[in-house]
Amino acid sequence: PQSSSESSAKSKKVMIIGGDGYCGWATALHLSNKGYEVAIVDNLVRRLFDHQLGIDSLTPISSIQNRVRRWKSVTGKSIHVFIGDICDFEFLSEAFKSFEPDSVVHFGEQRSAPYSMIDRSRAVYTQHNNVIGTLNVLFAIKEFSQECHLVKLGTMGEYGTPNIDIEEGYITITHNGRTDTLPYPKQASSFYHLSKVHDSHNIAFTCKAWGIRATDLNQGVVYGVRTDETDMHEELCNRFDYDGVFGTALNRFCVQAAVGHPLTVYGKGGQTRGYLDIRDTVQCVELAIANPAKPGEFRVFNQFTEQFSVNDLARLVTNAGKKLGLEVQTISVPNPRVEAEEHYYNAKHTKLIELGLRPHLLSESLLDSLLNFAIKFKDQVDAAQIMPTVSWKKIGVKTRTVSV
Ligand code: NAD
Ligand code: USQ
Repeated sequence: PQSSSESSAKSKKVMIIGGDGYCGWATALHLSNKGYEVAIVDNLVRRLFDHQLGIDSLTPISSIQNRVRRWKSVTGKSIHVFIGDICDFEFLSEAFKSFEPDSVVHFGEQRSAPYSMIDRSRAVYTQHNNVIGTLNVLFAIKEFSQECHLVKLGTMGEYGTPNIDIEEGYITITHNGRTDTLPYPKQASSFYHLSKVHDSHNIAFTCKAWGIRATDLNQGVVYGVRTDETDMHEELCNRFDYDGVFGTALNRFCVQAAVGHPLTVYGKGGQTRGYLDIRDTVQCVELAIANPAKPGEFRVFNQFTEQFSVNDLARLVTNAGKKLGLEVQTISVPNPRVEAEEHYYNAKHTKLIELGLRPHLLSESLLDSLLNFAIKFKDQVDAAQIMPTVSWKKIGVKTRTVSV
């Protein structure tokens, strides 16, 4: 496997769709820093969701134009920016023709499970945006750059929580005396997670039919905020979501601890998922690009480094908080989701390690720094945004306004 230092892919062109978002921004800077020529494609819709729902990133984030200008002034490196919607094929074609990417990293989707469960229109939006956007990317690769490697962000949630070990994409099954290696069964549990399943099927089919090369990164829940590059200047700071719609478990718990809000464990808290540090997200994407899939290959990596239950996370944050003098309480919130609260979970995640991933495991020092980060920004916290407001069972056709 090729590591970043020996990468012959340096100076190659990487298009980052969704490069203004949480994972995408950190990845764009990381790859630019490593010598890749980077173009960000984003329609800024994530910033619009904030306005519509009356929520905000904990951290102040600059406009994409100022971010990229600041990056240039700090490092001397340029990042191209294409503002537009990948569901608009004319726009996407122009971006492809003008940038001619060697790899496309596709983060550009509506990524919140609760958002997709607000009402019918948000469910339809999520699946349209995600499925059609990815289809357009597949057509653009076929039409304009056959050799281009697609690195697509999927999710561990595609697999659900089966009562057997989760493999990396495929499982070998013997049935009535015959054996085959088949796509691992998918049991997603929100309209968002289902959109990723539909994407995976479309990508797998086009790899077979058109010879496209693709890597599906089934990522677990990401935590953390700082990366080497976003730390270089305050204007490069990443977004950090803590609200009930876009905030994810561990990031939310750190903010809750910082402001003295009880940790919101949904239901019994036995829900177990794979987790990873955002510094490993950027490393994994770099490894996938430096070691591309072969033409026609649909490769699947499970991208996480450790498994935790929600109760585990609450315990870890409580202990880390104690050391900082915070008194952290936990409450059990009636689960707004429909999901197993006590279940078996054992997911493989060796393929990225084999390519050279060196994980940043969740340590006391990281929790410490994340808690201190949350404390630094605690005056920005809108406590009214913390409790969950979206119910999997109550979703209906009536358009809902979700805010206080
Ligand atoms: P994010 O919402 O912060 O970023 C997504 C970006 O994509 C936003 O900047 C948004 O404006 C852009 N976008 C959305 N639809 C678009 C469209 N049609 N055209 C152009 N741009 C569009 O999300 P994130 O947390 O950075 O997640 C990035 C990807 O990683 C998503 O695909 C998500 O499903 C996946 N993922 C995230 C996590 C996590 O914990 N954050 C975990 C696993 C997988
Ligand atoms: N949970 C709580 N309390 C909270 C928040 C969450 O108990 O305050 C529980 C949820 O019920 C769930 C688990 O924690 O069982 C994870 O929830 P989450 O909101 O942290 O993550 P999820 O909805 O699964 O979605 C996030 C990202 C999504 C990505 C996914 C990876 O938003 O884009 O695909 O993590 S995975 O979980 O592996 O599918």
